[in-house]
Amino acid sequence: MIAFSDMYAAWRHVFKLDPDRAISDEALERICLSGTDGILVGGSSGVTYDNTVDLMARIRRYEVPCALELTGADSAVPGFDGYLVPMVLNAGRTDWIVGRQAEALAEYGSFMPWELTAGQAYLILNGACTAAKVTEARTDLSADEALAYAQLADRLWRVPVLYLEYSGAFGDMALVRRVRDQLSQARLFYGGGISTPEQARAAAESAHTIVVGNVIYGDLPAALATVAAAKRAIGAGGSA
Ligand code: 1GP
Repeated sequence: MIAFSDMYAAWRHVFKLDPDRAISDEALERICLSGTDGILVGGSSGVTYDNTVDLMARIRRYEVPCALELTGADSAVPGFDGYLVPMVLNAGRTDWIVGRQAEALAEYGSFMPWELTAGQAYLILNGACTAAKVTEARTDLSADEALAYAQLADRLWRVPVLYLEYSGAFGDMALVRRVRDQLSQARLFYGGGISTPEQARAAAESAHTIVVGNVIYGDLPAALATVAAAKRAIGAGGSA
């Protein structure tokens, strides 16, 4: 079995599917056979055990690697190739930094598949997105503050994945590149507002891994076109 860290270290493009949003079998098939490197399952609200297990089972008809963003013990479904545990660096509610994770571990720590699990430090930079609201994130950061958070995750916490989250809005690629260039070991995921091949290419040239979410549900052909664009992008995709 391939180690989970080796798996996501090779990801340049992933689709993020939300268990709380409906997707037809046909659309799901096209996503899973698109040539994307992986599927991330996660959402900011309405994620339950039942809708997560249902979506996983449907994705499992295909060979594409599939990981779960584990945001609560309630939705800890076994059977994924890997688990990413978000810790929100700039959360206003401190339980989203480490509190919820500790609570879940107090209950389920002895069952955790640690070899398949990685910490994922989130920096939420779009104040209008649901994740920002749920975590009460302080998103009005200067570039220097964003870089400091990134350094904290990468060098102090040594978290293997840093995720710049602009969900719903296309972010500041110059800042994304600056963050990537100062990382010592973490892999940089970028997600937010990618809906065209040009955006996919620009993001893939700025981050190690790009995450495409919302456009899947509104314009499937546009979503599918981001795969080839990311793969054609120059530069940033290798291991951190
Ligand atoms: C959401 O970062 C992902 O968590 C992707 O963002 O939905 O805006 O594509 P979009």
